[in-house]
Amino acid sequence: MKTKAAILFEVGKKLDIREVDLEPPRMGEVMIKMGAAGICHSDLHVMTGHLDAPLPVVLGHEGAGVVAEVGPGVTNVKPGDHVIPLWRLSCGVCEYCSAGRPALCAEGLQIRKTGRLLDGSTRFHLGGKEINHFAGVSSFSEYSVLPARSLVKIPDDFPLDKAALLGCGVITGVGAVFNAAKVKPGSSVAVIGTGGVGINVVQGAAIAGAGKIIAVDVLANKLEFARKFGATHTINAKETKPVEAIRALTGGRGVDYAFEVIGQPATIRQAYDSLCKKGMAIVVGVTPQTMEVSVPIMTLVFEERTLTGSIYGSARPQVDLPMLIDLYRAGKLKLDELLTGRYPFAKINEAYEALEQGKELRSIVTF
Ligand code: PAD
Ligand code: ZN
Repeated sequence: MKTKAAILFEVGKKLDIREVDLEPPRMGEVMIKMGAAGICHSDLHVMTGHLDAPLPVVLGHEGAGVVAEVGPGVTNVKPGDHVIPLWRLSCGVCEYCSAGRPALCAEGLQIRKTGRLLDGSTRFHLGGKEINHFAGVSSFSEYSVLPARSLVKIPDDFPLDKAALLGCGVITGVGAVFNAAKVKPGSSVAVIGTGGVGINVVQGAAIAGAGKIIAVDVLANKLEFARKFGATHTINAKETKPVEAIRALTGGRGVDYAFEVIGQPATIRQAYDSLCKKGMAIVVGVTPQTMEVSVPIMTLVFEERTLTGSIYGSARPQVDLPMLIDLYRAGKLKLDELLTGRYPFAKINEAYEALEQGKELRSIVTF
């Protein structure tokens, strides 16, 4: 069948919406009709060359849709089911999956690096040539084919535009707080970078009962949003040095947890430097492969600080996504306020320009 898909042909170029051929799902695969797809900075990293992906590729890794067709052997979903696709496939049986850390499964990394589905081929074709999948999701397409194991079923009455946000930005941000840091009630938290993912770290910290939540960004509108999502203090890093300001706000002590949600060595170092003794810095931002950061070793030893990272909210999506839906329904998780922009699929490049200019908190394209 034919489907319209947004393809990145070359780094530094805009997305090209083309009509491509989509093969039906093979063994263990599912075709979904996309309802909405989220505009995340990670796709922008691929467009600018900060993140490697085999090209040409149908981008998009945040989305929600309805199952259109299932391939042989699929038992976990059926046509008509509403689903969120996961951008980290997991096998379910390896050491990491068994330990409840599916984002560390090698299968997910394989699909992400090769741009191919599990049998090594693609379902997207243009003029007879293979077009790669992105992270096994490719949500910037009216229809996509992906492994059945990459899907989490959600209630049919849950709106697909809100569901799309859960698939990356929300689970990554809230999950980093709940699963990676395990933020304790009453503790102090700094969040450096409060865009679409960082704002979910802010609201995750608020839900976890943090006493002090210090939001740091370079844009005034992002800091205003951060207040609405639970930040108790805001710092504009363009006007004030963040580390000094965070220390001043904590009586010189530093924070228990500092999250970096941008992807730059300088801001990762700021997160580390903002910690109290025994504090934990959690890197969520994605940097180019070769980038490094250095920290003073003696603070690791004498102050027992931790520097760690969190991928995909260190989550168990089959457990965490239904939990996030419950939190939204209980009025504790803000999704309506998070969704600041809606663009028709045809205007996807405008949605990315708005993200680059910092105009939106989180936006979606609809099909
Ligand atoms: P975004 O562009 O919406 O947010 C980035 C924010 O950082 C913006 O509000 C900027 O204004 C702010 N910022 C930029 N420079 C500075 C600075 N020097 N000091 C303070 N603030 C600054 O992007 P996003 O929220 O979609 O993504 C953020 C990062 O998280 C990005 O690197 C993305 O690739 C990564 C990500 N990681 C995972 C994961 O699993 N670890 C998942 C999804 C996204
Ligand atoms: Zn993302």
